[in-house]
Amino acid sequence: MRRYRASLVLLTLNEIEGCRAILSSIPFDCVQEVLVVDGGSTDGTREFLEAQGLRVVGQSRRGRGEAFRVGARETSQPYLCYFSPDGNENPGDILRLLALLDEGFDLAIASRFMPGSRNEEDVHWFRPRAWANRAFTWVANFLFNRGPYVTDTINGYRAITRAAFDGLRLTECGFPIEYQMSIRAMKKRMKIVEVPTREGDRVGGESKAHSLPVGWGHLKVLVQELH
Ligand SMILES: Nc1nc2c(ncn2[C@@H]2O[C@H](COP(=O)(O)OP(=O)(O)OP(=O)(O)O)[C@@H](O)[C@H]2O)c(=O)[nH]1
Ligand SMILES: [Mg+2]
Repeated sequence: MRRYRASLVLLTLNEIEGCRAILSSIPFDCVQEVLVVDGGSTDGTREFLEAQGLRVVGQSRRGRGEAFRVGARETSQPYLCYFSPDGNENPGDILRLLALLDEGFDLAIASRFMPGSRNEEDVHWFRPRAWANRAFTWVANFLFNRGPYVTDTINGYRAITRAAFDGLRLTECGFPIEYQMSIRAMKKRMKIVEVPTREGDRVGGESKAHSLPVGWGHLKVLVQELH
């Protein structure tokens, strides 16, 4: 397997079931460095991952956005790939995302909304989360994108070059970090690419993304980025 000059950053907050189920499927051999950023798990996630020999760091400030920054700060390879071991993300896509950075793209996103993709809600007729995601994505493209349409500006499963990450100077602390990253990359005319991903169902534990505050956070990012 090809090994990329990449840091794989796992993001966890009480994901013990997901970690137990998924860890053995992660292609650790394809990266030079692995780091877990843990948001203060109390279910044994941290201890489990440390027992597997992984380096785990905590966060002094809360939030998934902060975890993205800690992940970048505490690693050193030229490529970063963010992965959440909760069942939603297919570990096989890590290689595809990194290969695209190697081809010269700045940001590679695993998209839940392009031909060949699946998103968690596809099995239902009522899909509020998918609709909200698509609406936010449409607005971001309309306002900021001068390149090819980006179909999923919000999925956190993505890889980015360290140079691009540093250049974006992301400030968001919570879930909307991904939206802020996509919008700022559009504004800077970075090279963005997507691969279709098949989003799996959550393996266990609970969602930390509560729709109303997260939706509100995305709206705030949108307004901030307009200024
Ligand atoms: N380090 C860290 N990780 C977090 C934090 N908040 C969420 N995560 C992790 O980020 C990933 C995504 O969070 P989820 O709660 O699954 O959000 P989601 O995928 O939109 O929601 P579901 O569809 O219900 O899974 C999971 O692996 C979480 O454990 C945080 O504050 N710090
Ligand atoms: Mg999830």
